[in-house]
Amino acid sequence: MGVLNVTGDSFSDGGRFERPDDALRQALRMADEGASIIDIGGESTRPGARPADLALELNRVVPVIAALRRESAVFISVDTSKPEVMRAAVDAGADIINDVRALQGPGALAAAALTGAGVCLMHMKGEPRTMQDSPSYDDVVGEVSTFLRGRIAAAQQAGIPAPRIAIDPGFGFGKTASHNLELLRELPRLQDLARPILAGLSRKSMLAKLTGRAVGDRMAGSVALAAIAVINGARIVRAHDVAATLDAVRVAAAVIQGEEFDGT
Ligand code: 7PM
Repeated sequence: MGVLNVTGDSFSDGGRFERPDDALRQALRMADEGASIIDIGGESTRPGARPADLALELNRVVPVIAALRRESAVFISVDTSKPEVMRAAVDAGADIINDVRALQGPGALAAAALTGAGVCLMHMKGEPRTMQDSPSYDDVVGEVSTFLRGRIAAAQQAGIPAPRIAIDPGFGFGKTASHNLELLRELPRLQDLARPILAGLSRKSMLAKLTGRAVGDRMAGSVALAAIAVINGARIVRAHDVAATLDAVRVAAAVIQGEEFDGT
């Protein structure tokens, strides 16, 4: 899953894609590099961010989704929590709703169910504006797992069938570096939930702690985390640097497949 940030927030893209032409070009480039899904987001969920205005978010994401749908058969996901954006995005050609609030907002479950799209349900502790103000857990993996189990059940009750649901522990969303490392180490425990696991680790601030590097210089660390995530059960990897990440995913997949791997 290639990340396309169409907010004015350049935090982790090392360049923003505010102009629809630039955003489309970047999306096509990531698809060309081998991304199966392009994740298009118009609301910044970085730590400290405030909720985006609805009209602004619609104006940012819908034209890019429509343009990408015209140009490519790649799967498109929309990174949003707003029912109106979910509906407009799927009308414009999006296939998947990626909601960092796991469809907990007013009207989100019903809107997502009505679209018939796939959904990614992510764990977040708190809200983006304050989530990194000393997050704490008794048992981070247990809490994330219990939360995701509940959201899978809620989604199914709302009419979203299990095969349309993916889950995500939400690395960096109300978690310290050590919480993130524990979640990554214990990721196999989320396989009990029997849904594909999405892992988003690309360029995240745990890499500042682990490598000391600035956001634009975290590709090697991100690629290492992607490989570890796949080894530990992730089946969708959200990444800014698609070509390099796909190499890591292929290497990790070959290790998992072991003797079944035929060299192709
Ligand atoms: C800090 C936290 C900085 C998050 C930047 C981000 C995810 C996501 C984002 C994720 C899913 C970023 C983000 N991260 N959706 N949206 N999983 N499902 O790196 O980990 O772009 S925003």
